[in-house]
Amino acid sequence: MTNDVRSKSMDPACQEMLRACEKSGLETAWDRLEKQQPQCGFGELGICCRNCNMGPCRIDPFGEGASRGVCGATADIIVARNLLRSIAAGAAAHSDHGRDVAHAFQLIVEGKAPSYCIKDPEKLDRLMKEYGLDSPALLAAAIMNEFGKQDGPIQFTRRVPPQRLELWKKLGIDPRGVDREIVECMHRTHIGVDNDYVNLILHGLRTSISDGWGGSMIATELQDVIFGTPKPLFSEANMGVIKPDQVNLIVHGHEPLLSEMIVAAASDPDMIELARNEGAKGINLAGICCTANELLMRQGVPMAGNFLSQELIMATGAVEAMVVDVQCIMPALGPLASCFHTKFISTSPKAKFPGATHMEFHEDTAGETAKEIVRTAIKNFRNRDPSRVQIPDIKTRCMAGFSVEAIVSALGGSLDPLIEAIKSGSIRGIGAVVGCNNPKITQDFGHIGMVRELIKNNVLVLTTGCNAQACAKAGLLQPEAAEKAGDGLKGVCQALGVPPVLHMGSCVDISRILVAAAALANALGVDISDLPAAGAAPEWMSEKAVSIGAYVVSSGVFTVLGTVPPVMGSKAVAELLTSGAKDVVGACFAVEPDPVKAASLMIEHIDSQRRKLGLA
Ligand code: SF4
Ligand code: MSK
Repeated sequence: MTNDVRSKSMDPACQEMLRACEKSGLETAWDRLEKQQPQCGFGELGICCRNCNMGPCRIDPFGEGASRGVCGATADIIVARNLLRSIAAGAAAHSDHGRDVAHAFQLIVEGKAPSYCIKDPEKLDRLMKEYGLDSPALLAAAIMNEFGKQDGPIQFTRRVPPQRLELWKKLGIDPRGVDREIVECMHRTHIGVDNDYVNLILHGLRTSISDGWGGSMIATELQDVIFGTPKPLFSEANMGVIKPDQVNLIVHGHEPLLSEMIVAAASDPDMIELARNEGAKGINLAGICCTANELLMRQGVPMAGNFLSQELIMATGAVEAMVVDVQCIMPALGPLASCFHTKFISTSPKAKFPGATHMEFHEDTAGETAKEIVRTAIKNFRNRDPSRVQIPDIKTRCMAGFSVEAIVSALGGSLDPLIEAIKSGSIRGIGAVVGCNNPKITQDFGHIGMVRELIKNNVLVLTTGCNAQACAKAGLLQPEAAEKAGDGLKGVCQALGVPPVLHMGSCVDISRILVAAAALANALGVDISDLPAAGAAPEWMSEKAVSIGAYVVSSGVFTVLGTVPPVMGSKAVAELLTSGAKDVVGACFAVEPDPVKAASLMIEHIDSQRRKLGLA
């Protein structure tokens, strides 16, 4: 890796801050990646195992040394077991988020979480109808019960087209509760249990479905009920949203339960008055990672940056407090905060960090905790050293808030106009581009290269997670970006006044994309795998992304990965994922680090699905 900041990030604000960090000797993820070189080849190929204490074992990829672990496990078994454990961890992260929201919902309906209310009663009614229940309390109990369901299906899987459901049943992957499936992942991967790589991977698919159509979808649906279903709105993205003359409070992580309370507390007139008394012009709230997506989608709170921006945002020296909950929060933030006046505040009982002040969040006292956090940030304003402040003057306008409900409403009340545009070829197909940053790829390069190529070729892009933030920073989430789209897509976007890339929310909100795909397939009377649609995670890094990839493919969507998953040590597993899966679930993975070539693979797939549907 070179020291040239352009090879590290294509975001000019990040480039500016990378130069600043280099100048002041502050270490970032890119430096640490460099210090990790060469990374472990066994790990990269997925052929090391430490599932028991006869190991650790590793397989010689060149066929000259050990071909089996002490227990006799082959590369196929080890790679499949490792993959299953990653899916379990990713599904657990998403679904525990879903559980927290479900728990909050239960407390709200019981009147035990006074800081919250129900902002979308219509959606609540729809969910009660879907579950066949007539009271919010019964719905809350039924949803809590979904997580640990020992037998029988989980409700939202019944949203898929009948063909898909039949296929899942035939394959034995129509899942039970996500907790049940995750426990079984851990059981199967224990020494001497499941040693058939196909059987292991099939259970991985089942577990991932219990995340995508279970835990994650519960998170999205109940967050909409509690905080409101997103509607189109405008905001801004990138580090220029940090304000030099205000108290800057940055929220980072994933769950909106606390951050929504912080939004409320930061707009409290008493708090604003307090900030003025401390010499600030006001309180400025901005987000990182999926907390940013959640708050942008519903409240229009600006986004300071995506995953790889987190250290650089703190390094502006203008952050009074960075408040975190769970997932994608680098432990490096603690030591970095100590180089500035920044208060690094952890809030989840599940996630403590070295160097952080812990201000624990509980639903029943959420409002007070949020106020205490905002007060802490305000009081810290006087400790800011103006001589160390450097805020890149870079930000971009963006449009977000495209829930499925908002898309249907923008289309005039039904999906028919979208179906017609797909049939006529104005929209060639749909690309779902999601996922993280990974310093192995120039930050945002994979995202932006792919999305630009897709829209140029009339593929409407649906986005979530850190891809959405990359697109926002690059100006692709504004209606004017239609100019960068092919003529067909441009016409549709201009007629509707929407961008060619629709921001659908956070990582758990990939469930919105699943719902949209199921609704489209149902409207056309086909399976999801028949749709002219493809998915991609150009810069993925987290285990959540592994679970996402697995449930998207299990749902029938061809998916391209931009960073290589640790499965290449088993030819059999790699072949199953990249080709054999097509005969099983009607979709498979491809791995292509070049974003333009990856977009071409997606477009080829879209075109072949169009031909099969008899579309020009
Ligand atoms: Fe080695 Fe088998 Fe134990 Fe894994 S489970 S560490 S391969 S002996
Ligand atoms: S935040 S999981 S880095 S998308 Fe959801 Fe971004 Fe990936 Fe975290």
